[in-house]
Amino acid sequence: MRNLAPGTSAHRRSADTATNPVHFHDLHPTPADMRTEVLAGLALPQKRIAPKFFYDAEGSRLFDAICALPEYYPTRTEIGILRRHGAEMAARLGRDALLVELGSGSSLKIRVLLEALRPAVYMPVDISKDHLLRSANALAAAFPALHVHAVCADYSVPFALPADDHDHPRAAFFPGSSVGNFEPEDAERFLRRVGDLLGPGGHLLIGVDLVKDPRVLEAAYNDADGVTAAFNLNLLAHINRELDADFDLNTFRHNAFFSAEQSRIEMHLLSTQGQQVRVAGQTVSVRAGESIHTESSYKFSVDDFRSLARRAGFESEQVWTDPEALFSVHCLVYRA
Ligand code: AVI
Repeated sequence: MRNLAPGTSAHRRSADTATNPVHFHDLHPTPADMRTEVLAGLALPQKRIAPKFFYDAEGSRLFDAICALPEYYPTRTEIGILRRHGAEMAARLGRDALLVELGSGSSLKIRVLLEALRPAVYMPVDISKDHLLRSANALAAAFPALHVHAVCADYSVPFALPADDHDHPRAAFFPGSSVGNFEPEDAERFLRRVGDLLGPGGHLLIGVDLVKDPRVLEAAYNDADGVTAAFNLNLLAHINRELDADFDLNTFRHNAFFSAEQSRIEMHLLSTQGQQVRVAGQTVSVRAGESIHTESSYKFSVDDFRSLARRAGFESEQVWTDPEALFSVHCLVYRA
């Protein structure tokens, strides 16, 4: 594997040509066994399908549309926090870091931070190779001095970062409150793995949605234009296509609500009628009114998230919120 030293020939050559080339590290993530996972989830007493299956091309497009909705406050609120406090975040992380972004997607939020953070190396990690390369190239063009090492990997399972001969201080960025889509034990396991990637002293900058008035939360997942409903139902279209299934999208209805007891938004698809569905050669019976649980989105108090991070070996250095206390960005340091 190519090392990350900024003085390698590829980097020197590119100094004349304005933009550094993007180095690509393909860790060949194995695709999820969708058939096994979906059939196992549909056999549970509370049927469930994992939210990772939302994101086919149409699902990714709908998710981007959700982020721009007036009701969906997390994206714009987090960007506001990054804009307002970027300099303080940079002071915490230090200059010349190796900055890893987990699940970088279109790398929109990192653009807000790059000016302030000035990392030596930016390392976006994403499972979708095409998406990763497109956004890494766009970012390298927008920040010609930046050394970009794109890593195609599934960050939800253990993986190793490419070797770093320069021993840059390590930091990771995990925005969007995606940590809230893990079950709490899985979130703890995931954070521990991130800590092990960073090593002791490594920093994690992580966006975390805050618990708040249920009306605000429920509106964010039940937007007036029905984009979130379309996003939820598209999961069935994805399964129809990939697993030769015959879900009739007209017989399922989007349902999202806040469970105060679990401190989470739950998204479900409710069957409006009793029916038998064929999925990957199997028959699945669904009762009228029965639901398929498609996503949990946990909401935290600042202290609850700090406790979760502590259980995973992280110490809290600082936390920033917006004036309405809708969203938080935590700076954590790994103590192992
Ligand atoms: C990606 N994740 C943080 C979003 C959330 O809010 O839990 C996914 C989403 N589901 C519906 N709207 C947005």
